[in-house]
Amino acid sequence: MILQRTRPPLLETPFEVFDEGVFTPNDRFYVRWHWASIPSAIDADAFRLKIHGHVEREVSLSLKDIATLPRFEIAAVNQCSGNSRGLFEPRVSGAQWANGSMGNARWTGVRLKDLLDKAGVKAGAVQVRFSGLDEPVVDEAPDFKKSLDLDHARNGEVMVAYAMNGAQLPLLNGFPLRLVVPGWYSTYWVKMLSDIEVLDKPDELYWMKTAYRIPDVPGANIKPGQTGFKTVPINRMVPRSFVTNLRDGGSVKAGSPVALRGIAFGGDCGVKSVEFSGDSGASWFPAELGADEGTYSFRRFTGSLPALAAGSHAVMVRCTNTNGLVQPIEAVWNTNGFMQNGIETLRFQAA
Ligand SMILES: Nc1nc2c(c(=O)[nH]1)N[C@H]1C(S)=C(S)[C@@H](COP(=O)(O)O)O[C@H]1N2
Ligand SMILES: [Mo]
Repeated sequence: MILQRTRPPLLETPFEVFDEGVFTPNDRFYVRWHWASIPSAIDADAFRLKIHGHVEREVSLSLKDIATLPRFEIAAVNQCSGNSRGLFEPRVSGAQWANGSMGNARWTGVRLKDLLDKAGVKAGAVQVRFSGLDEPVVDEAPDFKKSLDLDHARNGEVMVAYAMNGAQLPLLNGFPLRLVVPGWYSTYWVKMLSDIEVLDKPDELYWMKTAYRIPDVPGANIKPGQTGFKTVPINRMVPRSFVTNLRDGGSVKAGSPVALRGIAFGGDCGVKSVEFSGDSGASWFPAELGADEGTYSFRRFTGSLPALAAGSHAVMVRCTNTNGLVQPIEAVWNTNGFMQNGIETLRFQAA
């Protein structure tokens, strides 16, 4: 892992891991926390998930209680809002991630809807707020809490996971429970989830009202210095694709076709197509898509470039999702370094 920060722990997945398979192994999965007070051990028997607020009855559920609910499983990409921030031009502040603050896993647990039904959501509820066992290091700092609209929370896909890739959640990825919000940026995927509060008015706390907001313009893309736009809480992910078997600045054999492979994801929907270009985007040719592990999963792809003459070359790759959204040719820019999904260009030598 690439150590970005020690307290709180920020670990980035080395990019070559994405070439090894469609699911990211738990021990290579990136890690991100906002505050450094994180329990280093949890008593699984004593742990309780509390559901309260605008509900018929407050409930406090043990892990055993939760395991009696119908089991739900989904493959989904967990991507930090700031994935690729370290590559923004001009530079922006925040964790300087390259492309490795993302990962794909099969999440197992229960539907959030079923948990909310245990407490009985009262008429007039509008949002649901989530928080975990981690705490700020100083009293004045805001505890990490995120909220979803009630309809979203009850859509039957938003879930509370107790397992990741068939094993219990690693502590750093949220043991014993975490929220999984398929298709949405991971800021909402609250780890060590211990508290669910049903709200009868919109969440006005720091992590919704001030932090994690994006310019309300297509692709969250603005010009440096631009003003006069509204902001909204970050939300759905957008399509991305990466070649994983070549390195930027690497080399291939001249005079023979170049095999390409990589990963793509559609964001808040599936992958429709992946295409390559060897001529700076003048012409595009289709990649072959690998097995479909589910709408929100990474999808593998393969393709090849014709035999190349000795010298410098570049390959571009782009994904179009099933809503028809395609990656932009220009890199995305905003002051927070969020939502990068510009088309990746890999430069290499044929020799
Ligand atoms: N309790 C808690 N959950 C959290 C956070 C946090 O600071 N505390 N950070 C969020 C953010 S911004 C990200 S990117 C993901 C990272 O998930 P991972 O560490 O499992 O990769 O956790 C989310 N859930
Ligand atoms: Mo994040």
